[in-house]
Amino acid sequence: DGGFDPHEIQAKWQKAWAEKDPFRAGGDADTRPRKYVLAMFPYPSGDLHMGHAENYLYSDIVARFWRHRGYNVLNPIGWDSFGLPAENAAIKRGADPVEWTYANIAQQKESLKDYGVSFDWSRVLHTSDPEYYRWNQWLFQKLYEKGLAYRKDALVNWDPVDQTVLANEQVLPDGTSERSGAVVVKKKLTQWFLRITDYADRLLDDLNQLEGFWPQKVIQMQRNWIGRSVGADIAFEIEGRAEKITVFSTRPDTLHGATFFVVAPESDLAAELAASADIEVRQKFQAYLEEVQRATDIERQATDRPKTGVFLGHYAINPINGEKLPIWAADYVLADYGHGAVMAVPAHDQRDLDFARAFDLPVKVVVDTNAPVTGAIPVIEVDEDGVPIDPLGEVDDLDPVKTGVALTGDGRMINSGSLNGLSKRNAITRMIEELEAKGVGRAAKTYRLRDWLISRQRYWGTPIPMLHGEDGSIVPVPEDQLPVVLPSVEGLDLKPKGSSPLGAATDWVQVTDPETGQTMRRDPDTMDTFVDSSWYFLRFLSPTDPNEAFSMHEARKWGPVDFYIGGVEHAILHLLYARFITKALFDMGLVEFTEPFSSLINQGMVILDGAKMSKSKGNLVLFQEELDAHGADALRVALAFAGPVEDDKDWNDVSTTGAAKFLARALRIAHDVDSETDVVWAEGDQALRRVTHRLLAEAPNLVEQTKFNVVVARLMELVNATRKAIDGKAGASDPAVREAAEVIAMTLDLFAPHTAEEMWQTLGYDGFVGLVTWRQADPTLLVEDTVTAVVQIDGKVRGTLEVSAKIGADELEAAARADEKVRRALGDREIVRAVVRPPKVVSFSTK
Ligand code: ANZ
Repeated sequence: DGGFDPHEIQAKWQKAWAEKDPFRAGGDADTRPRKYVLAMFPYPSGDLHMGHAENYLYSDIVARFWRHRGYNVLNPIGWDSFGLPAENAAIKRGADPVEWTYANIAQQKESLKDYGVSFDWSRVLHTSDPEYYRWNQWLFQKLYEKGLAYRKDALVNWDPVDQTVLANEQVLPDGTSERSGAVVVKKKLTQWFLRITDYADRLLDDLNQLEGFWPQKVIQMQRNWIGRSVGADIAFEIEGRAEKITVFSTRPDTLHGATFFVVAPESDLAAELAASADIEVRQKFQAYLEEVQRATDIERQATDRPKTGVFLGHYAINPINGEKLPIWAADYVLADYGHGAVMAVPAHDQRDLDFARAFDLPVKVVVDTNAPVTGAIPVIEVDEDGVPIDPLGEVDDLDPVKTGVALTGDGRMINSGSLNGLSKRNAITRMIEELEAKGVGRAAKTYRLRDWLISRQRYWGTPIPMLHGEDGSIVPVPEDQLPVVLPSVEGLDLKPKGSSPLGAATDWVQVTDPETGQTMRRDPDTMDTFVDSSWYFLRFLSPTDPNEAFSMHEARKWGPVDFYIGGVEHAILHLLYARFITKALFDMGLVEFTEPFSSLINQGMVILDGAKMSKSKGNLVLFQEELDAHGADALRVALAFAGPVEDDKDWNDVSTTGAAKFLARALRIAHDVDSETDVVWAEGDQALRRVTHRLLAEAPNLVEQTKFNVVVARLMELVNATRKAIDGKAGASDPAVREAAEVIAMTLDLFAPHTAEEMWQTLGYDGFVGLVTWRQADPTLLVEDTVTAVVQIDGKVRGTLEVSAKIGADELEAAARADEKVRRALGDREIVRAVVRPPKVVSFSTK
């Protein structure tokens, strides 16, 4: 192949980039518009894998593209270098986590340089550097000042293998730890929390702004995770007890149908009620509590789980009708949701019904779900006991005790005094008014989201910058004493034992307050590493600044991140935390935007024979090995070509040898071109020019839609057409051949930057092709027919688009969603349905 040695070319251009630093982001004097492109930073456990290869390839394609489009691009890299794997590896091998971590970082850095990624290498950061984590400590203290960091005694998730607490977000749906895989148990501990729940409404509502720019799946996962429920808080008096108990209900309309009352067994309330009951109740309750504590939340809420519970010997009084409701403890009620207590309405709630049937408790229907809810309010006839004389005559359907099915649908209220005849919605409103008038209830919202537990009982993390006095007082470490630097591991036993190893670092942990002379102890816990990554994109803006976490001036210039890419495993954890911290910083006046990432892409996985690659399965394809075998460019092109960014790609479909051949063909074209740099292109072969200009016209849209594989396909077409022209009538000296070769080099830069630079130089140029401005397509050469497509929102035409007559449905829908006018017309309405008829119509329905 004409002596084509990818490694030689690679070394040559990497050296040139290192010397001339062409990818450093421009400073204040740079007047170009700006783009901030970011791939989620790696964790330095071992070597980079194929997931990294994809991630940093895709972000590099976008970064290189925007540079060609005349932008000042920021494309930084750093390491998320605190965390358990370093510590566990250290324990296993008896090594120092510092050494393990920084050796891995050095290795990964080499791999990324070898991969030809156009990072701004002047901005590298590591979250385990004191220069970085001192700003975690600053952030923590800022949050503490604002009341957003607090300590509380709580039932927390405990990982019995890693011997540390976990945030709710780190517990998988099956109740296991996302790190160790161990079944997570509950433990009562005093821990630091960040008050993310203060932001629940904004975190939820602002997701609307991200519609169309973030994957729908991620938006939905965040919505579910925050889980806002709207209803009422209702206070119940308890017989023989001074304080009332409040419950949260989404169905206050059914209050007349409440027949019993349930509290979570592990709540203080249950213990209190049991304590004042007779001995038999107390013993039964104690036994039940022990049984409950062995089950996970998931098991407890499963609808098919047999209902269990114990009567607590007390009664609650229904505030609307004075009825006495027996109080039970049952594990289908969770201690940390709502108020940990519910009014049970078995006729209209399935779990309550199952419980009522299991324990033979009364069931009272208060909604006639057979009655129509639209139209005039029907007169519902009831007999002398208030039982409806069913309008449809199917009384059995209305008997949940017989059918075992709760009546959850809408209908007309019955057996409910002043509410009778109302539909569900109106009845909810009316009941809330009545409760408010009586002073026993009010409209309320409840969230699934819990505060973010950030204390970790492990060594390798940011020390929590707080001091504890002997008298129980807690004060922040004075700012001029930050950072609180981690003590060296020497002499420390890192083995997980349930309390932080730092507690044993006597010299470190004990300090004397210079003012009072009081002995104080440092907080021995370290922060969840998701604190580190919740704001790192801001540190990249002024990574070496010793005086500030980040520069507000730079944040104004660069923020928010324009293009963010990473794995879908961060759909909730990292992305939710980063959104929260951004909003908190906004409220402190430190940033001027409320969402950190304007657009987000989740790349698919690289799999092998349809299965996820993993070390334990022994089916790993190693990044560095592939890099060594085929060179960076062949690997990059093969990955980019293997399929759409979001799709999983089977390694069997990733053809590095095919890519290598393609690159050799491209480079050979540059060698064959037989004309000077100043030829007049217009005089060349028109057929070839049409292929060239179609690429120039289409590639920008395709890149913006992250259809990188299609761009590679177009590039292959152009290489073939150019080869044909060289070998055919046009010949190597035709001006259109040079034009095509130059466009190939410029476009190839996105995917195979070393080969592209080599082509560019071979074609007679001095500068870097990576900095060449994208050429305008000549419209007279774009023969393709275009049509005008209309975009409707809820039946009204809100925009038109000029599109190719051959446009596909996905492309058309994406173009419609991205259209400025359409977006403005949408405002923050949510698209719930899109009907797309290419090439002419897109019709959106909104909520
Ligand atoms: C009475 C009622 C009647 C309810 C009815 C529902 C239907 P979501 O939608 O998930 O927010 N609930 C409240 N706190 C609870 C807890 N700590 N553990 C288990 N269940 C709890 O669910 C809200 C409903 O779940 C509330 O509305 C309450 O039952 C129950 F026909 O109140 B409902």
